[in-house]
Parts: sequence; C-alpha cells; structure tokens
Amino acid sequence: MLRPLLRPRSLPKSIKLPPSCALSTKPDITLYTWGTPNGIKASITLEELSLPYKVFPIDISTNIQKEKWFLDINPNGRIPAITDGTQRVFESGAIMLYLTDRYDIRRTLSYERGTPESIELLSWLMFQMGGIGPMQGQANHFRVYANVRSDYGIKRYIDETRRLYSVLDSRLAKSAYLAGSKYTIADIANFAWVRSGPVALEIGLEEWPALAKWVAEIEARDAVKKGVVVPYREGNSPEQVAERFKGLRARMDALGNTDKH
Ligand SMILES: N[C@@H](CCC(=O)N[C@@H](CS)C(=O)NCC(=O)O)C(=O)O
Repeated sequence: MLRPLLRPRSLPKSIKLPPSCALSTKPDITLYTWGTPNGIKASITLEELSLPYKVFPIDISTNIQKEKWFLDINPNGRIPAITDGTQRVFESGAIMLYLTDRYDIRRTLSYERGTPESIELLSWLMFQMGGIGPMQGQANHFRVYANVRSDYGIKRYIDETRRLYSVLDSRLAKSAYLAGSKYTIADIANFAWVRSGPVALEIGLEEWPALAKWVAEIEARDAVKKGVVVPYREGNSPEQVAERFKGLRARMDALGNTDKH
C-alpha cells in the first residue's frame, strides 16, 4: 500500500536535528542494485545523506531482475530500486527525489521544492535521465557489449555523449555545480555517468576542463568513495574494471563491421 510522504515544509529554528541527517520518519530502506552508473546514483545519495540501508545485490548478468518477485518492486525489471517499509521506488531519478524529499530536511543535497534552484536541479536531473543516461548507455552497448559491430551505432552514440558532455562543461564553466552554488542530486546523477566515460568508452575529459575538475572534486568526496563500490565485489578495483573494458573493446574491434543493415 502506498503511504503519503510526511515531511514538514520547514523546521522551526528551535528544533535541533542530528548533525549528519535529519529524519522525518525512521528509514527502513533496502537498496536493490549492481555496480553500474544508474546503481551508484542511489548508493551515493544514501551515503551522502548518512541513511542506514541494506543492500540486496542484483547481478544483472543473471537476469534475476526479470523475476516476478523483483518486478513487483520494479515493473521495468532494472536496477536500481529501493523499498522503504511498504513503499517501493524505481527509476534512479525518482529514488533520488524520494530520498531528498523525505529525508533531506537540512537540504544538504537538494533545494526546497518550487524554488528557482529546485527547478534548475530538476532540469539537470532530467537532462541526465533523458539524455546522458540513455545515450551513453547506447554508446556502451554498441562499443562494448553488442554481439555485432556497428560503426554507425558506435559513432552516433559516442558523438551524442560527447555533445552532452560539452553542454555540461559549458554550464560548469559558469557555475560551481549544475543547479547553482550547492552540490545536489543533479550533480550525483550526471557524475555517475560521466566518470565512466573515460574508462568504458575512452572519452578523455581533457577537452572539457570545467567538467574534468567537477568530476575529480566529486570523486574525492568520502560518501562518493563509499557509494561507488556498492555492492562490494571482489575483482572490481578501478584497475580491474579498466582492464575488463579494455578487453571488451578489443573483442568488439576484432569483429570488424558486421552491421549490414
Ligand atoms: N532509467 C532507469 C535505467 C535503469 C537501467 O537501465 N539499469 C540497468 C543497469 S545500469 C539494468 O538494470 N540493466 C539490466 C537489464 O536491462 O535487464 C534508471 O535510471 O533507473
């Protein structure tokens, strides 16, 4: 059964909140995830808010995410998803908004809904959900994972990913963070994808200095360091991940252009 969210719109100054996070209700969160760009958006957000959560690893190579029990949590059969008590939330953007609406009372990662800054935040969050995520996801598919090689597909999606990076770079040349002067879930969402561009697709960030600086700064945050390794797996150090992508690209290169459509 769905429950209404109970969050005071603002707190009287006299109310003292715990230092790390302020909970309107007690969280009972399970995160269903795997170590992918979409998955780490949820774990980084949970870590940034210092929220307690259990992790249920979903190895997407086994298709467990298409099983009936999981489709009851995410009808789209993909990670990430969370449950919080009886509430389910799927789609990484919705998870981030749910967590900040419900638990980020101090507004450490978000802005009060309806303010100009919160609209800017939503715009950059949707830019990621509708742009970088799907386009870079297709670039990964064509460059790394597909069973046929399509030079057209590779070029189309890598070019579009690069174009989207230049949009981010222009914004970050003028603004410390995407929604303004504060680091928010819009930064986390875009960062989760951009950080994997160099490793998975050999898209060096040197040509976008503001973007490169922003990625390095976010990567160095303690909560981010914790969030990017959820769920913890052996054999997943940055060096091992880079080596794995190198092998997958070499496999693709060896195919030659097999897309004859
Ligand atoms: N728009 C969704 C995309 C989720 C998504 O594509 N997840 C991928 C991993 S990054 C997945 O679960 N793939 C496995 C599958 O498609 O079966 C979100 O942002 O949550």
